[in-house]
Parts: sequence; C-alpha cells; structure tokens
Amino acid sequence: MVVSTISPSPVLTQDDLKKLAAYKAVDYVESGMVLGLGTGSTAYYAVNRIGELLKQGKLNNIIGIPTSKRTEEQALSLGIPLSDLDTHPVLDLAIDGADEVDAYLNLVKGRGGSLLREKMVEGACRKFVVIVDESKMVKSLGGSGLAMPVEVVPFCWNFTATRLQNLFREAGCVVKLRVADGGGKPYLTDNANYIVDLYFKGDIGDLKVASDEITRLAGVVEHGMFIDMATTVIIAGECGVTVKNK
Ligand code: ABF
Repeated sequence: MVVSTISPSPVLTQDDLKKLAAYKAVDYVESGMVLGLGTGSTAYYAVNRIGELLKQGKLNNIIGIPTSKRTEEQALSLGIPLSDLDTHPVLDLAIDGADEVDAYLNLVKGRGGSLLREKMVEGACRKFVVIVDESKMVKSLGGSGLAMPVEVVPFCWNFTATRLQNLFREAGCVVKLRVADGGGKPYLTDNANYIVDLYFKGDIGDLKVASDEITRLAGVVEHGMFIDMATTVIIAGECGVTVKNK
C-alpha cells in the first residue's frame, strides 16, 4: 500500500474537509472519461466540481453514471451528460463517499440511504476513489456501534431482519428497520426497497464470510460492506490530505 501526505491545513470545518477530499479526487478526472458519480454530502462537492470544470471548458466529453436519483438530479442541474450501466458497462473512474473505512480500504456505505446502485456502479469501475474526512477511519468495520445497512425487499422484511439477527447472534447484533424522516413509515430506497440497520456489540468476524452469509439470505437485496472495491481512499484531516492506494 502506498501512502502519501500533502501539506498541512489550518483549522477547518468538517464540510471544508469533505470539500478538500472531493476536489483532490476530481484531479483524477480526465476529459473523455465515463464517471461514476457518488451520493452523499462529500460526493456532492465532487459532482459540483466536475460540473464547474465542464462549464469552464477545463473538462470535455464526460459521461456520468449517477449512483442515486439525488445525484442524477444534481448532475442534470449542472449540465453533466448522463448515461447508464446498460450503455456503459465499464467505467473509467468513480468517486464516492463512505461511512467507514478500515486500514485495508474496506468500506461501510449506505447510511445515507443509497448502496445498491453504488455497489453496481462502483463494481464496474477501473478505479474507485473514496473521499472521506478523517472521522470515517475505523479500526474494524461495524465496530463503532453504528449502523451496517442492508437493503431488503419489503415482503416479510421482519422475517429477513430476524434471520439477519440470528446470523450474527454471537456478535450481539440488533437489527432495526430504518424509518423515513418525520414519520413512522419505512424509509424507501431508490429501488423501492427497505433498509434494515445492523448494530453490532462484538466483532463481525471475517468480513468476506459475513458478506457471503448476508448475501445468501433470500430477502436481502444488497448490503453496505464494500470489500476490496476501493482502489484509492482520500482522507482529509486537520493535518492535510492523505492518499492511500491499494
Ligand atoms: C453515500 O454517501 C453512502 O453510501 C454513504 O452512506 C454516504 C456517505 O455520506 P457522507 O459523505 O454524507 O458522509 O455514498
């Protein structure tokens, strides 16, 4: 793993750090690329920056593949030409945020609600650059006691949630249905599915084994562990921007 660190910075807000990481990632973008456009408050800055460079004529012939309806709307408002995976099954580069990043560049994603489209798009990229502020760096995925999202079909979601909880009984797993803002209704993903959040007290164990076990459960659509997918992680912190490559 190659690690490089760039210049220290003065006191910055978390939003400044997100922007710093996002702008650094956009340095990887070249004219003519097919780009995966991420979702979330960090990726938002990257998409804005790409739109800005297109407008200034500093980038040309970019095609964006959005990872959510939110990002699709943002990209359209910026005049970024869009396409999809059916037309462009191989992408040059994707830039996206994450909720957790471990030392091996494995990720937790989906706390912001999108994960299935992200995994499809980012799994089809030659290079996947993750942008985070330093608060997202963790020792072990799920170990912070925060949510590990799993997208499930609405049909008998409680049955699926119970099976997930049983799968990780030894890790003290508790599963909760995600609820939409301001109401008792389930949160609906862009694919009209539900999300159940897994909270672990103990260690998840081998991530690949856990990932396979979750994926094998009927009723599960996709989960938020992105293992061995990121090729680069850009981390913005008080001491500057660090780039970690696989
Ligand atoms: C999305 O952005 C999600 O997968 C993840 O939940 C989130 C990170 O968002 P933010 O940058 O707002 O922290 O890609």
